[in-house]
Amino acid sequence: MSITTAQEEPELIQLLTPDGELREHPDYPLDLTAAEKRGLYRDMVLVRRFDSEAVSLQRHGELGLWASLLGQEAAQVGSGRALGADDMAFPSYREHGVAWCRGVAPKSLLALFRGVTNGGWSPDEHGFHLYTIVIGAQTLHATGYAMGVQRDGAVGDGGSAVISYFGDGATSQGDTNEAFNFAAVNNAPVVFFCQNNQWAISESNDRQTRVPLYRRASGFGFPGLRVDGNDVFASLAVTRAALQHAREGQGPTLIEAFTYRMGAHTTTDDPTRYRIAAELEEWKLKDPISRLRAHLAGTGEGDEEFFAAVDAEAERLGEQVRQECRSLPDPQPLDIFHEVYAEPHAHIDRQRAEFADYLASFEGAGAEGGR
Ligand SMILES: Cc1ncc(C[n+]2csc(CCOP(=O)(O)OP(=O)(O)O)c2C)c(N)n1
Ligand SMILES: [Mg+2]
Repeated sequence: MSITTAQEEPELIQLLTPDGELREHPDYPLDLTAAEKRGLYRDMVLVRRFDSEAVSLQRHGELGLWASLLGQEAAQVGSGRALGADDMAFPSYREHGVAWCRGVAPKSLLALFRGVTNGGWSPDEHGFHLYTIVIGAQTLHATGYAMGVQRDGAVGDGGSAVISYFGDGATSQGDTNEAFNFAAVNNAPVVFFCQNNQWAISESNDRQTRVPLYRRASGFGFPGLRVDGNDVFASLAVTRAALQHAREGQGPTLIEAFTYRMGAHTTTDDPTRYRIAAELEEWKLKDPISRLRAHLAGTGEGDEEFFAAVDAEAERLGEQVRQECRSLPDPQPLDIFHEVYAEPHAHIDRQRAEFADYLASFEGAGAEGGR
């Protein structure tokens, strides 16, 4: 007998081919109206436009940093549109498409990257937690939250589920593996949504794992699936199924959305230093937006007039985002004390008064502290 590791080909769940052909999947039926399909197309185009505007704003010095989602629109919009009003999402720092689907205003995300907010984010407002930069930490937050949902008795039909977003690199973090184990043994109603763009900055997939990432789940005792992350229909259908599975009290699922981010890691990164150009060219042919456009055009569910209207709306959104970003107010120095406790607190009041005195010591400073 020899010692070997099973190496079967991973199964990729795909409903929409790169040419825009719809293929039924026996396990993931999806019955969308033409209007719903057009809605997904519109979401992806608008999110891409918002994202490209944010990159430009960073280049113009209006943002400190931006983490682009270019190429990940289908993974994010598909999974984001699968969420129900009572579900809760725990993002990393790149889920602009999910935020869009949850109704988070683009300017709220820009404020984070412009450095003009002291926090004060309300997760309940849109069922969307604050962006998390600490890689993998939100998988634990999501699992703990899901265990809370379970203890509140909110699991069951009509109940709520939790989704946590993270990248391929995050699967190497202890936090993520602890979250997988906690979620499994507690049967927590959480979906782990890994966008595998095949890179963690300059570290390629083969530096993260010896097995396809979705297979990690079986070692923890829950299902793992690999979905074509550039296929908005597959992302939607599989995430819907996994959320329902969680709501019904059947525990966690790992979804690996296999994709490719065509943009840089962030605006401070230059991927030409570590990625070969041919890889990008190959993935451009699998573009999530052009494949849905090809589908809509082929079936007659979208015509030139519709595509032109979405493009025009995207241009207006770009303009709006630019203006909103530039007019975001800078916080005043004393504002930082407002975001510490919900109720007044003697210790904070004292610090605030001390800092106000300090600011007032500058010549010409106003009562609120000059800047
Ligand atoms: C705990 C921790 N370690 C390191 C970093 C620095 N860091 C920022 S992004 C990143 C790569 C993450 O890659 P991945 O999880 O694949 O997400 P992607 O950015 O590709 O979506 C690293 C190592 C961090 N933010 N947090
Ligand atoms: Mg990655």
